[in-house]
Amino acid sequence: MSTTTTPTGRVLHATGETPAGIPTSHARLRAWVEDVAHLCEPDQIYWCDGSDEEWERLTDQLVEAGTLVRLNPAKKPNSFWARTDPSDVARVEKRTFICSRREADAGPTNNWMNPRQMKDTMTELYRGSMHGRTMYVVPFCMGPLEAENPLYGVEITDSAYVAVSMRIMTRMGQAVLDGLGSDGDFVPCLHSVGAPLEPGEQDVPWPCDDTKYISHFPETREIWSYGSGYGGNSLLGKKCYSLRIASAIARDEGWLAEHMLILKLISPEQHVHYIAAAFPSACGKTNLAMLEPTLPGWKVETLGDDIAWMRFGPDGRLYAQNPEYGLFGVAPGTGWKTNPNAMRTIERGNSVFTNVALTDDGDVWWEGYSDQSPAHLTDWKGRDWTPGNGEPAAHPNSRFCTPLPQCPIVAPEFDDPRGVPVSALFFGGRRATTVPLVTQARDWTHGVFLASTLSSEQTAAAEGKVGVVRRDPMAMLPFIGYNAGDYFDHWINIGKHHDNARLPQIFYVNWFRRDEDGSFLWPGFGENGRVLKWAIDRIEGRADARGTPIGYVPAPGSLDLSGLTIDDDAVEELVRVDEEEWRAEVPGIAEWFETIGDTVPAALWGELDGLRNRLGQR
Ligand code: GTP
Ligand code: SPV
Ligand code: MN
Repeated sequence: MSTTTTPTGRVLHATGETPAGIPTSHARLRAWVEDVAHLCEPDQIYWCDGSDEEWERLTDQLVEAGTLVRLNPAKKPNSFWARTDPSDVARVEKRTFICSRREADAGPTNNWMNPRQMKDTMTELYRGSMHGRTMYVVPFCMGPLEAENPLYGVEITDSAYVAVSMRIMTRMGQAVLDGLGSDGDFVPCLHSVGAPLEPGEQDVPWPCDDTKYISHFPETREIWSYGSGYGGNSLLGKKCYSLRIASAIARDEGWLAEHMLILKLISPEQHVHYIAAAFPSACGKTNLAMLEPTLPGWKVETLGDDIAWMRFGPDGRLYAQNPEYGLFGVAPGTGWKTNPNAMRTIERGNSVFTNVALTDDGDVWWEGYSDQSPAHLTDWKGRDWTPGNGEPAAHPNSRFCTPLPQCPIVAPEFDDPRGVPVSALFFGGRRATTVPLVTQARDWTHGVFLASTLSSEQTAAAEGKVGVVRRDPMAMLPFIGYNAGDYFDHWINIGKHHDNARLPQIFYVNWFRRDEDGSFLWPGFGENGRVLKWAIDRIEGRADARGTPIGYVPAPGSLDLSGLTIDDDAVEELVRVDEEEWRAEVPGIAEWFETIGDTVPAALWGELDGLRNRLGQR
């Protein structure tokens, strides 16, 4: 074991287990790790190898520290319950920054700070921030290790919770260091919970800081995160790398990094179609990705539930790949009736549950887990909970973190470095009114227009008021790593430079339309397979559609409703395009484009004009 000494005289154990010392010859990586250690002054440095033995050791330590509680192995083997600080439960969009050199390159939808200024500010926060803690070096790869050009990252973190979660969510450990060799490229990701321990100071189960920064440097491809331990703020391979940084890389290189699930749809005739779908956070991606279609003979297999990287293949088609290796899913609402495949996945264990409730026999529970709640629980704040006490037992943004390969319906090709060719792209949000169950775009540009105006009621996945309708273009509002208008332009250009006949068809969906009493009109979940079928039937020329000012909606009888109990009025209401409502929507769209400003492509203004004309507003 080799050791180095900081200026303060602290002895740093350079590695846990490898007798040869630091387990890489990568000079730039070694120098960066050393620099961060000098700044953050941890007690020790530990290089993660990703082994089972390491998982055992780190989870044992976390149990010892009170961060994790081991669940009953008869219920959830090799699984753990974590409770965060009650203030650290979701992504913090107000504290998320895109630090490009020019403010205009971050655009009006992102918070911006000059990179130099941000680094100066955060350097002072990081100084000594790891006192009393171990600094974990977590090498990871987004996408298969066998990819032609694997996209690597290395996260330095003072949270063992982050290290074990990264092992679930990414390909992590020694294989990545081997792949990096002595000079491979990687995105440096620095994370500290911002809670140094001074000698004699007692640690808390969930250390974090009131001051939080989630900062991205798209030009130098770096990520600095401080103050939060919550998933989206701390598992830096996920939203920070695979969406914010990757979207900037994708713009430069001509591909797409999107907030999308990827599923494989198999018809009764065994025809296969791949579909990628973008819905805002907590709006149904994981559920659609694991759908059990109610239509007889139809089958879905899962490739990803949150992020899709899409590149053009040699045949001119768009190929999607899930860069992640695990699922970080919303727990509430996940149950045997809504998402049995998620239930089967977590039953296999090897999972970390955060901010759910704990049963008296050492299992997890959350609202929607089962019809009846147990008579007694420990809630997400660690308090006794009994039914009817007026508060949910699990936080609305509580999460399960579980390995994707153990999902019983994972598609065998989920790991294929070539990705899968996409037939359709879906975009959807949570709208109580106005937006029909499904609308097919007339062409690529029109589809980009619909996606760019996507709107949704806010959820608990980020801080902010739940239920307020906001624009969330491509479900990427919090994740576009550059100027939103330039991002729209990139989408338009994808259509210009590729053979339209080979591009995926674009559909706009809304599972969340409500009747006058406020009930959902559409049963959703497994029934959404009917909408997938309609989309495929449209692509293959089998289903009829009705032209409307906003696009094509199902013609009467074209949506397969066989075996479904739903009244005709509800179906009519679901696909109704109310021109009055849409005329009222138009000024909001214009205002939205104006907010983004000059960078909005003319083609999108053209689409808005077309919509106005069709609505008789000219
Ligand atoms: P993130 O992980 O935050 O990106 O969320 P997600 O898009 O994967 O959302 P998820 O599938 O976890 O669903 C979030 C919530 O929406 C859960 O409470 C689900 O029960 C609910 N939901 C999902 N699909 C449907 C649906 O078809 N109809 C209705 N009514 N609710 C749904
Ligand atoms: C989301 O909020 O879209 C998530 C969870 O998928 S997080 O990892 O926190 O971003
Ligand atoms: Mn998400």
